[in-house]
Amino acid sequence: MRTSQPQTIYLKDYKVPAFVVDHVDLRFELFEDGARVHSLLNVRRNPESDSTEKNLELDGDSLTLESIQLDGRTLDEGDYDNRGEKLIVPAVPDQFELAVVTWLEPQNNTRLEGLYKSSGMFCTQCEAQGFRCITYFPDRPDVMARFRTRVEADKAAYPVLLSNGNDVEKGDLENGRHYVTWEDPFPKPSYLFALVAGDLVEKRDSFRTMSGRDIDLRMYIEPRNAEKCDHALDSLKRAMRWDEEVYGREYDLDIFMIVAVDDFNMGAMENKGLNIFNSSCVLASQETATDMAFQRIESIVAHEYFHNWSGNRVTCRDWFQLSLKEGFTVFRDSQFSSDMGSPTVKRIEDAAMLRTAQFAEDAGPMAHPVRPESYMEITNFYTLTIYEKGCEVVGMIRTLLGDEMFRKGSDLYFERHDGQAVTTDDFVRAMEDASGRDLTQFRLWYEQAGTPELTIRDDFDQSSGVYRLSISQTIPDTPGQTNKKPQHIPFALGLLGAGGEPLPLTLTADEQDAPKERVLELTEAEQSFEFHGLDERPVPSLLRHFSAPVRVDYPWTREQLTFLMSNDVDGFNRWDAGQRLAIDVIRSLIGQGDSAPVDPGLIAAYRGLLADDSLDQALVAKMLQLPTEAYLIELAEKPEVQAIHQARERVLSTLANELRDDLMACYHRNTLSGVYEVTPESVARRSLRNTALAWLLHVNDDEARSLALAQYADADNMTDRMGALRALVGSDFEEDREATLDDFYQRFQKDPQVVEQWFSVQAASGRTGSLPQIQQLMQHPAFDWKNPNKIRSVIGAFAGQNLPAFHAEDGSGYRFLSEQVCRLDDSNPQIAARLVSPLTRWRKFAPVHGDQMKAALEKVSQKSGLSRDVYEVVHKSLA
Ligand code: 0A1
Ligand code: ZN
Repeated sequence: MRTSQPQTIYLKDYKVPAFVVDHVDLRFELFEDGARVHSLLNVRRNPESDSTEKNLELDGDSLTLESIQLDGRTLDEGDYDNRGEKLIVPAVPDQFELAVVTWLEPQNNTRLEGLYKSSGMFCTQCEAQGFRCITYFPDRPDVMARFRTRVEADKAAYPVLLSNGNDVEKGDLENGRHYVTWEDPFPKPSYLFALVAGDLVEKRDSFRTMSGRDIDLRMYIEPRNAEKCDHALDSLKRAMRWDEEVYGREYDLDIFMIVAVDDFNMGAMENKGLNIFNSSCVLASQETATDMAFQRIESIVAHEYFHNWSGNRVTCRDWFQLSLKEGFTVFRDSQFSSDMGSPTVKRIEDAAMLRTAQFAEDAGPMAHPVRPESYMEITNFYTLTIYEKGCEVVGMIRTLLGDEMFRKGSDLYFERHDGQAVTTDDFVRAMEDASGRDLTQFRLWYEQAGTPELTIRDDFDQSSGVYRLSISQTIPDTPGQTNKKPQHIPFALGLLGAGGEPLPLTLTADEQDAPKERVLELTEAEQSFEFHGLDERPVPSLLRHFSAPVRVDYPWTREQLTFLMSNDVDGFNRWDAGQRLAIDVIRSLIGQGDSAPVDPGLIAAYRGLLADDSLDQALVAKMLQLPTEAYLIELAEKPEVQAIHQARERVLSTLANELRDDLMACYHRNTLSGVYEVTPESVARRSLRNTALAWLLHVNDDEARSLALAQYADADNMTDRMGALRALVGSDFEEDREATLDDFYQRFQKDPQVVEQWFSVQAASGRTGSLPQIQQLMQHPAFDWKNPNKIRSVIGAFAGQNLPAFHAEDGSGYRFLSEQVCRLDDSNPQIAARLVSPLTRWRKFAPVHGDQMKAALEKVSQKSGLSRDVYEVVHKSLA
């Protein structure tokens, strides 16, 4: 618990460590009432440091120190300084052994950092600074050591004992206890340490690497989950093969292990050779996981695996460099998912998420650059900016360099820095050195926060046949940053002729056979481009594939958008045009009442989508999704949430009524028979069918009601069962809704991952997620304050998705959230700090809302003993 005001850590204060640790020998004695950790460190003065520091400084958090010895000599309390979060051993020699014994209470660790218990098993989470909750250590990523770990526990209760690397020794001990010793030959930072002990089932598989080595793949789960491993193991093998083929990266250890735990703060963790996953991000069966969950699992398994090179072999020098591993690894997992499924759909999903959530972060009080300059609590910086914007930044480098040079750059990066802890600048330099391109200005993407805004205007001169695009860029101020410099933006575009044909982009009058798509490079505050040889004014297709994470302001007409929706050769921009059209229509209806007419052009466009089965159905499934309320709110200046909700509902109801027969036909056309498979084609068909169902139930169609009830009862997979349930939850058929929700719970109550879905479908819906209903869900026996997934699926879904209820005029949603944050702050500050986030945007809203949101934040700020995590978010938001 914090006793003084949290300190800010600055990148500019970085110093190489004065001491390094070559080897760590750990011995864990695990008991029911606690754990004793014996650590033996081989410490040496760092030859790369010019520091004359005489004292050894170790980090420690919530530890009980039992003993400490230096080169075999026991130190008395007067021989060291153990205050706050540091242990200081004065006047140490240039090389020595330090033996430390600590005592912990994993069974009482609700923060889920360091060593803790989840459903009776011991497990760890050490990123970013959890290792210091296990033993005293220079807990920073640039100290890389080889680890040997002996785990001892009761043999009957904890038959499986795991840590990083290879198991080198095992045996029985007295009193029914046993031990296993693990050795990891690769030096690693402490944040990649892991340990697991439990009564777990093992699932085995194997993978032959490109050099012909056989790797043992092992998955460890609780016995009840034995049938939910196949998908993760298959995904892992696909990821291993893909990383060899696309990046030339081979796995290095002989064993690769995956463990599923129910209580986990994040999605998963890339510990060396021993990845630990949140159960909801790894376990799947056709009966219990939706298509989306299958896809999410595939990408997270791949993400953690890819970290073995981008993160573990080459790691971060300090936590300001977090995006070095996260941005690059997200980029790698996106490429992988794109290769495994539909590239256009993947791009749409990534861009939609970025525009909805990362743009919002960039416009809020916690905005920070991809490489931040300061932080109070590093766990608050596992953000969409570090991950997703960081991924976009890597993607732009690839766009600028081209595939081949990018691969040369990544080869050089891995080769040059293998075994090192480096910076984002080292990454960019490797890309420059391999390609010969100068990325000096490009580096601003790492340094400047905020989303660049492009204002684009055009004109056409009929007499000369020249079409001129003028593009200006500005980057809004963000906390601590003003007057930003123009960035280097790759801007992909095409031009379409009146018949929809792609036109050549002729930049000079004498250019022959110009390409039909170009990537323009924007580098100045204002630039213009001329395209020659055109007979008529073209329709521009701007920022194709979302080639840069920027906002675009261009005065599209509805005709142009409708035209692009059906003619653009770039699938992403087809979708984008549809979204922009729908947004324009929804916006024009805000505050217009329930009888205002909906633009027939939009209805016709959607009818066209539904009717044309020659189109890529995966793209159609995406195009049919109306822009979310969250995105509409993000786009609005002073959003009126209820009015936005009503306008969107009005469009939805109109589409459902007007297109009833088309939706019915779509539903029936996409009914699949045969075995369930997660291919882009069948995923698209289930999605189309479930969208049609949801729309029809939205207007309480009686025939659709019967279809939904039948689909729910007969489904052989969770996508269809959940699709039917969700549609019923979105209807006014109250009895069916209640009965189906009850049935669903009865069926799946033993499965925590499904119960989480059951919670969130209710909490996210206006019909089942009113505040009193939320409070009732929190009284449900399956709700558990110690389990982050349950908190996310009820409180998180309410505040993040059930927006009209959360933003109720009377401020009850805000007060509720602030109470939950305060309550959670004592037990799990990381989750509390994430939960508070919806309140931090209070300045965006008109005072009727904003003032109450602010008051709710102030309430949190007054809580006594506020954690550093929540303190940072709340104080930055109120500043
Ligand atoms: N490095 C992991 C995510 C992760 C980050 C922090 C954690 O605890 C504070 C846990 C996991 C990843 O990118 O998958
Ligand atoms: Zn990661």
